[in-house]
Amino acid sequence: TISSTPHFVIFPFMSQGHTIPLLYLSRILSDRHISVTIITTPASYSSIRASVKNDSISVIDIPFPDNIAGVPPGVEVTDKLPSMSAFISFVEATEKLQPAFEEVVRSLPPVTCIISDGFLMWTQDSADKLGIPRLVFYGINNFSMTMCNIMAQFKPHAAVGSDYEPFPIPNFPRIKLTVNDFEPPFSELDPKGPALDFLIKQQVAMAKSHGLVVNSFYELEPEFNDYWNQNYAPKAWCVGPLCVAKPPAPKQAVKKPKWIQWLDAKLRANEPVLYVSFGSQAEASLEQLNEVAVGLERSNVSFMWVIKSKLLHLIGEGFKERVKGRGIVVAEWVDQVEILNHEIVQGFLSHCGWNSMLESMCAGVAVVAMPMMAEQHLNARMVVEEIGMGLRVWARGKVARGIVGAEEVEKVVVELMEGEGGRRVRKRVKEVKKSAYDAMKEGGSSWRSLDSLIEHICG
Ligand code: BUP
Repeated sequence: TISSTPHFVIFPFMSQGHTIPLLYLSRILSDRHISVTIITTPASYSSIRASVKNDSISVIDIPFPDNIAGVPPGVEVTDKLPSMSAFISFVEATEKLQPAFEEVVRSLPPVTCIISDGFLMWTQDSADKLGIPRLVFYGINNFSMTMCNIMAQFKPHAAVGSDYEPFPIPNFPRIKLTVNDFEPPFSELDPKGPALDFLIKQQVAMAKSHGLVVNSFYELEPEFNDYWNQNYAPKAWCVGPLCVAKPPAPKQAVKKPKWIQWLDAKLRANEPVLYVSFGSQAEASLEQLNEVAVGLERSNVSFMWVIKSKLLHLIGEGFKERVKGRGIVVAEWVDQVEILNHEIVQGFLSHCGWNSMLESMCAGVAVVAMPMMAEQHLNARMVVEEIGMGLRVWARGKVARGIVGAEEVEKVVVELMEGEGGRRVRKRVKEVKKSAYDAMKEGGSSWRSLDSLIEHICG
C-alpha cells in the first residue's frame, strides 16, 4: 500500500555545519505535512533526536563497521568527522554505510525522496538501486557551488601565470577570480590528487540526481542562481536561509548560560560586543590565534571569543586577565544563533562558514570576514563585495593562506564597531535581513521554490 503522505529520508553529513541546516529543513518539511526520517550515525544520534523531538520526525542511526579505514593515528576513532586532516579518508569510510543505509530505507514506509549531503555521493547509487529520486543538499551558496564545479571541470586558472591574475570564465557574472581565492587543490595551477578526485566524484553523482537543494535565497544572488540553472543541471533550488526555521528558545526561565548573562550585563552598560568564532572545523595556527588575540586586545572593543576547547591552552592566562571586564573567552559549544541575536552583539569576526554568514545576516549583524579554508574565501568575497554586509581582513601582503596580522585585526575591528565603514555595512545588513525573512515567509521566493520542488518530486 502506498501511503498518501510523502515521506522524505534526510541523510546529513556528520559534521555540525552540514547537519544543523538539514535539521531546520526537516522541520520545515514536517510543517508542510511531509513525514521525515533522518538517518545518521550513533555519535550524532542523541543531539539530533533532542533537536527535533517536538516535530514528530523519526531518527534512525546506523553504526559504522568496526574499523574506520584511514583515520590517522592519534585521532580519536568516531563516526563523526574527527578533524579536517582526516576529511578524505572519513568521506571514503562513509561508503561502508551503504549496505546498512539501503537496508534501513527498504524497511521504512515507502520513501518518496532521499535528500542527502553532497559529500555522501554513494547515496546516489543507493537511490538509483532503490528507484527513489535523490536530491543533493548543498550547504553553500550558488556562487561558491558554481565556482567549485567550474574549477574542477574546466581548470580555467590554468590560463593564467600567477596567483594574482584574474582568469576568464565565459559569461560569469561580475566577480573576477584569482588563484588566491581558492584553497588546495584549486590553488594549484594544475590541480590533482585525492581532493580533486573526490570533488569530481561528487559532481558525477550530483549530475545523476533530481536536483540541488541550496541553502541560500534567490534575491541574495540572482545572477549566480540563474547562471547555474542556465548552464548546468540538475536544477538548483534556493530554499534558505534555513536558520530562520530554528525553533525559538524555551520561554520558561531555564538558567541562562554564563556567556548570555555576560552579554546581558554588556547591554545594561551599553557596550556593543563583537562576537568572534572561527567555526567548528577550521584549524587556525597558534601564530594566527596570537595575532587575533593581540589585535582584539589593542582594539579596545568588547568581545566574546568562542574557541574550540582543544585550542584554549594556546591563549595564555595573561591575555584573559588583561582583557577582563571587556572581553571573554568561551571554550564551550554555544548557541551561536542566540548570541548573534542578542541586542548588544553588533559585529561578528568570522571564518565565513556559510551557515555563520546566513545566521549573521538573519540576525542583522555585520561581519569582519577572515576566511580560512574550503570555500570560505569565496564566501568572503560574496558577503563583502557582492552583498556589502561586511569588511575584510587581509593577510600581510594580501597573500593567500598567509597570516592576518594583529594590526590588521585591530584596524578592521575598530572600523566595524566604531567607524564609518561599520555604519555603512550595519545599515546594509539590516536590509539583507529583511529580504532573507521575506524569502522564507509564506509566498516568498524560498517558500515558493520549496513548494515547487515538492511538487516536482511528489508530482
Ligand atoms: Br563553533 C559553534 N555553536 O559553538 P559554518 C558553531 N555553531 O551553534 P563550519 C554553534 O555551527 P562546515 C558553536 O551556528 C553554524 O550553524 C553555527 O557552520 C554552529 O562553519 C555551524 O559556519 C557552523 O558553516 O562548518 O563549522 O566551518 O565546515 O562543516 O561548513
